[in-house]
Amino acid sequence: MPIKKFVNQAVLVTAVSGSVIALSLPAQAENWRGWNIHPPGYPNTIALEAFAESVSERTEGRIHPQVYNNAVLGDQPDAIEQTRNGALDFANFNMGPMGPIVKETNVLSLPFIFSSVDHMHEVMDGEIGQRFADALAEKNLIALSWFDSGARSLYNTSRPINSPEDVKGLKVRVMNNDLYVEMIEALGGNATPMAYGEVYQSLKTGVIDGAENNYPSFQSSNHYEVSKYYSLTEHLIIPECLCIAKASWEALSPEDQEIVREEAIKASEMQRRLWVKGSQESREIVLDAGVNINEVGDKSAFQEKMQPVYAEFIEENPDLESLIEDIRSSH
Ligand code: GTR
Repeated sequence: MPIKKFVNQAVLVTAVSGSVIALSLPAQAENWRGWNIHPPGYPNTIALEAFAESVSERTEGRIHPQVYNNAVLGDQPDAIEQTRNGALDFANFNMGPMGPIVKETNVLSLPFIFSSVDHMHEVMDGEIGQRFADALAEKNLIALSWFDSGARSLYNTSRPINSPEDVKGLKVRVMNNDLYVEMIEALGGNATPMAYGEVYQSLKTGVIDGAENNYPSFQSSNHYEVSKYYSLTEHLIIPECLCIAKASWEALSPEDQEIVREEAIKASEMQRRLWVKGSQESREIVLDAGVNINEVGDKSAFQEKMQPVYAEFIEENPDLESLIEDIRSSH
């Protein structure tokens, strides 16, 4: 449900020698509402909060961003819509649930498309990243910087996964994107698209057997408490954006746009630094809690199973084949 933005009348007055004058606070402050799926203390949350604070400071309160954590403003697909129509002003979105809206971004959801997290950064920070930003802009989302989201791996309640055979019959939660349903089905599992906030309870009650995510999310969501096998399949490396609603962006003066852009880039630099540290810390927390982590030494069997997923994707999106090739050949 879109909630209307409100404008703050921040006029401070004081009496000096019998007259009333306005102090330096702006007459109108734009209160920007920002969507965040993660809890306090998560690398993305810290970076978004730093972004909000710096933007407020540098615009002298003309823009006053506030971050709402834990997806309290709606689940991710809903928040994408709210940001597209300007009911929300900014957000950190994963490119996974973006696929159904911005079809180019589905390329980023193809399993094993990037050979490493460094490869992903190289691509997203360069000319190809700009192509994705252009595609997002066409859908009213201004991507100002790219956040890290590590590599996603499978976890489940019953066994370590070493080969695709181990996935057979498992009910696995995926993010909202048909590509992930195909991915899990190609491995012989049953995919269940589900909102992030519902996964913990569903794992606990056995509605699903497993899910997939990076270390920080596996830990901060507490999924590790109810899912004791984490297998390093690293099948998805999906970037995230710091995105601004087009309407909010266009309402800014060129000077304020420059401030917001600079602070978004600083926030992504901070997030990527925090990400490395946070991933290690999360790994230790889940290990201490008794999670069984296994390396998947030979990922080629998983990669081979993805051939039909690629073939179908290219058949349905022939115009995106060259983008896939550009990414693959860019390292
Ligand atoms: C996290 C990601 C979130 C969300 C979540 C999920 O890693 O940062 O934006 O996509 O995964 O699995 O839904």
